[in-house]
Amino acid sequence: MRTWGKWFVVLLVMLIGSAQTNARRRKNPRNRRVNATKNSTAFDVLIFTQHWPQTVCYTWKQESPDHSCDLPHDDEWTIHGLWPTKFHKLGPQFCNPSLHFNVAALSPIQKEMEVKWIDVENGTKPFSFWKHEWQKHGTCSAVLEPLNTELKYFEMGLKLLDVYDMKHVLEKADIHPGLSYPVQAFLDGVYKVLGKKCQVECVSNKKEKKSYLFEIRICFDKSLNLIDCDGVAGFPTNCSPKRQILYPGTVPIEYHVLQI
Ligand SMILES: *[C@@H]1O[C@H](CO)[C@@H](O)[C@H](O)[C@H]1NC(C)=O
Ligand SMILES: *[C@@H]1O[C@H](CO)[C@@H](O)[C@H](O)[C@H]1NC(C)=O
Ligand SMILES: CC(=O)N[C@H]1CO[C@H](CO)[C@@H](O)[C@@H]1O
Repeated sequence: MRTWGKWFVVLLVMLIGSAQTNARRRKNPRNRRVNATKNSTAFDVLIFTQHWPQTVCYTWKQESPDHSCDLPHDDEWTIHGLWPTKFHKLGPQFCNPSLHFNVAALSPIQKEMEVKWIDVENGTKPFSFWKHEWQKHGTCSAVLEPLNTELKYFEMGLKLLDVYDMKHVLEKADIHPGLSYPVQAFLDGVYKVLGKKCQVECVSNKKEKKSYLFEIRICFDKSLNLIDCDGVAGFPTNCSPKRQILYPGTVPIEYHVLQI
């Protein structure tokens, strides 16, 4: 009993000590500068992220059995976003809250966006996906002249998809939906076709030990020239190097085992 009491006191002292350290850390002006750096709107590259709707739908359905998806009719890769990014970091993000999202500004390209920048997650608020991409990323890339309005930002995404659509890039590398490949095959395939290094993202099902191809990210400099993604956080992949990665031809179904 005594020993426990002693440990309790030690623990209490440690907790108080750490709370004081935290309080000090918050007040220290040097740390404020670190905070300011983190909040900086400067960036090194633009990441153009395409995702594979079948896998996006899979992740959405994993969240709830009630979820349904809006899938494009043509089995194409679609746009997730165009993300200004600092090397080895995420962001900057949410740079300029005064640049409000206005869906009317997109009317010249809205029909095209409904296909190529589709919100797979059915049931979310109308336009919430585009609004999110604009607020989080577009307001940061808006310091570049070719991306300095909402319309220009989303038009650029559409233009990049037309040029770099991953369905066709992967086909040229003889990689096809419905089949599985080691992650290196995707990395090498994109490199072979585009001549630059990309980033490949997977999602996995821990229970079934399966991995699915989710996103392919390619990188651009501030003049919108395609460059290697070296230096981007998480480069080159989060996929398991040991597993076969399925590039699903249809939305993967998870079989829930009923426990009786
Ligand atoms: C530090 O970050 C917080 C939010 O995380 C923000 O409220 C605060 O203004 C920032 N300080 C500076 C100096 O940027
Ligand atoms: C989207 O969800 C609505 C209900 O929220 C439903 O009526 C509709 O059929 C769904 N669309 C698809 C393609 O599943
Ligand atoms: C000006 C600016 O970028 N402000 C952002 C700083 O970071 C916080 C989150 O850490 C954002 O909420 C601000 O919008």
